[in-house]
Amino acid sequence: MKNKLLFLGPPGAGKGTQAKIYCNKYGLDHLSTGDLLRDEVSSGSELGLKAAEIMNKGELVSDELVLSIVEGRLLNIEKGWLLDGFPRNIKQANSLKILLEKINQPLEAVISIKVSDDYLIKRLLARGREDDNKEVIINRLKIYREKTAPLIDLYSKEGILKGIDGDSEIDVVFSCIEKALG
Ligand code: B4P
Repeated sequence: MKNKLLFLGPPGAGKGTQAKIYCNKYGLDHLSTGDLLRDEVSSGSELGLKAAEIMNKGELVSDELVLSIVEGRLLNIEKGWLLDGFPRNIKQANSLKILLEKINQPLEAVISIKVSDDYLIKRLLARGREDDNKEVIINRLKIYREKTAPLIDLYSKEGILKGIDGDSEIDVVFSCIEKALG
């Protein structure tokens, strides 16, 4: 079974939702940069305060901060892992590649979850997190298209990308992911 995975998709695509279910079922470590950043924000640290300001505008926090968080975590995992929401741009993808070569654990599959914009906006407004208001969501979608979507092409060229339709119900999307990784 593939156990070095990455879930990619626009904000609200369900990366976090599906990653949690997958990791619980298959015993992988779930590494969500969004969750790790929100933990930092809750701790009230100086770093967290800076991150909150950026996240609440829908921008990406600095590559250096995200990389240091991911590196620290990945180095301590012995079984499989699932990256959720990282990398989010080409620079992060290149750094990840170098890191994974160093620890000799190459990425085995990338799940790209696709959802139409109207549906994404509805879902995020219903979730209602601090960064889930219409203006910020539109900015997050714009940044996704500019910075993160090019990764689809990158991983497709590497032959490890699997596209999933994320417009359906949670359990239907999950079955498609299991099939794609099976
Ligand atoms: P993330 O925490 O990664 O969150 P997200 O993209 O908004 O959500 P996700 O796709 O995981 O959706 P979810 O399952 O929750 O990022 C937040 C912020 O952190 C970023 O904007 C950025 O500032 C920062 N950040 C994170 N990583 C970074 C990085 N690498 N570099 C720089 N900055 C970074 O689902 C959304 C909602 O839809 C939920 O309410 C869920 O219940 C619902 N839902 C899910 N699937 C559904 C389905 N099939 N049907 C109906 N509803 C569904």
